[in-house]
Amino acid sequence: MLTLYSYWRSSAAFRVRIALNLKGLAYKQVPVHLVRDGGQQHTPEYRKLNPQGLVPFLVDTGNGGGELRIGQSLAIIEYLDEVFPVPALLPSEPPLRAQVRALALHIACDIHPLNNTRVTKYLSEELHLSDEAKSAWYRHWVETGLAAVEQGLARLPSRLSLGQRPGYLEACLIPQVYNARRFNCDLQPYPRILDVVDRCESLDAFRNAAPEQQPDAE
Ligand SMILES: N[C@@H](CCC(=O)N[C@@H](CS)C(=O)NCC(=O)O)C(=O)O
Repeated sequence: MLTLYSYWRSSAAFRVRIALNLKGLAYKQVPVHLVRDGGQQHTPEYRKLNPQGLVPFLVDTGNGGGELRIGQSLAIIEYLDEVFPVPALLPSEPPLRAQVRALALHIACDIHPLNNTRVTKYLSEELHLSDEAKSAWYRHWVETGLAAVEQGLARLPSRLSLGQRPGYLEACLIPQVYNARRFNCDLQPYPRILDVVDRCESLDAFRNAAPEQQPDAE
């Protein structure tokens, strides 16, 4: 059985929900509220499970009898892709695979961490930045990051990373765009990104993974 510790608005958890849905895998969701009570990710019980105190976190009790515990959305997605290889989420050809991974890492390692809850909380609570300054920070990193992703997409041979199908890259891109919209970033300069969003948003795997569709959505 697959159990995903998740929060409806977490874009990293959103990535994993998309990957699970693209593979048609059933899973149980355990909500971890990142804001309530100062953040349930900080409770001793949750820290015991995931010392990093972040979501997503996956527990797999169905593979080989033991219990496997994995944090980090991309490690989880790659694990799923290795254990449940069909349909694949990464291209099979190493050059394209590397390009796709690079774009996904660009989002997951260079855009998202700068705007994570704990970072923006530090900006306001420790550095006393105003809401306006915090929004400017947020938009700056999203917009400069997405501008480079837009150029990277232009180098791919097809609009979607698996030709006719979305996979690993789109599982990272769509949640990042969801966040960007939530914080009123201007996406008009990125037509390729918007085209990918258009192609994915109508698919059940993405629709059912969307924050508003989750059992803990508020
Ligand atoms: N690199 C991690 C990032 C995970 C992460 O930052 N999760 C956020 C939600 S999107 C979180 O749990 N934040 C809690 C906090 O900042 O206290 C991954 O890809 O899984």
